[in-house]
Amino acid sequence: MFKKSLLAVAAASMLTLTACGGTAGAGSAAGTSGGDKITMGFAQVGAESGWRTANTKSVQDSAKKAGVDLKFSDAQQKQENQIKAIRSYIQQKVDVIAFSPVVESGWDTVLKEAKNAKIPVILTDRAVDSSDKTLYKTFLGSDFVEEGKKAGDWLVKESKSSTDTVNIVEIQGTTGSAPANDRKEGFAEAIKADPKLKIVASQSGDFTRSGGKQVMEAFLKNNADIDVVFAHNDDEGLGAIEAIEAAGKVPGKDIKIITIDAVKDGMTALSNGKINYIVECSPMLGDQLMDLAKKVIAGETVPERVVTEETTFTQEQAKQVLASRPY
Ligand code: GZL
Repeated sequence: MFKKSLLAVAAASMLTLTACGGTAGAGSAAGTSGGDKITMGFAQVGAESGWRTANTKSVQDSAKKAGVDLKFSDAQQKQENQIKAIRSYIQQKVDVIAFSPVVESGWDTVLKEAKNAKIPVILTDRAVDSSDKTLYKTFLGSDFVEEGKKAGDWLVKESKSSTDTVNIVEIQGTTGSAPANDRKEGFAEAIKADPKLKIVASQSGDFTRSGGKQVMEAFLKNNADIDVVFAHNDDEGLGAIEAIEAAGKVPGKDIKIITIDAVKDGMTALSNGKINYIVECSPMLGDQLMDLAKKVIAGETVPERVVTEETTFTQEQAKQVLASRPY
């Protein structure tokens, strides 16, 4: 939509200029031609967690604020649905495509189709493992390795005084996704600092509360002595809490819990002492995404990687900030 009207304006202005004998100038810069609104096709992962819900709201609210016409799809965490959605956006000739790849691999074919259709693509939240960096304009999202490292660093500090082995169970995110791969890597790297810290079991809970509960029930059945749960997101940690309480143990005391995200429900459990530490992963990517989209369409250069600012929370800190948390 946007491009066609821009071309029409540019052609008209070229004609006008030539007719007046002036030198043919370029059409107006994209976005300032007064032409149609920018149309963005956004292929979302799904609605698997509190984080995802907050991320969807951020993208939709920011599109409205920025005057961007947003076409939105929910892939129910299936890659084939995201690929279908991207193909439909190509057919609709949107001005820009943005998506959060549910898994890292298998995107080159559809991204090449977008490139051949001259539709720029922005990765938001999660990355792809394609070696061809020309298939997308930029990747806006967290450093998941750093998030895993922050979780591990806290546990190393927390375990300094103990002499016994610390048995850790890990509830991983969606298999094959960038956050699951990278958080696992960062955490494993960090806990190498203390040989007492041992991961005794690791399984995917698919970033959902029900997945976290089921995996934790199995861990409790198969491991007599669990000291710590490292859950790749709050929702899995909240599911683990249900399983731990059902087994007659006290979450946060009998079994320490570390999670990543810092959404409202996670921060509430942290302030109530059921979770011990949360590493923040911000879902509020909407404003930055719309800004990057406008720049990309206007032909401006944008950074290859835009990393979001994030922090960490102890139980005390959660009590102080809970009331003011935006999501
Ligand atoms: C991280 C995001 C992850 C969250 C989960 O940026 O992709 O997916 O940590 C969400 O809560 O499901």
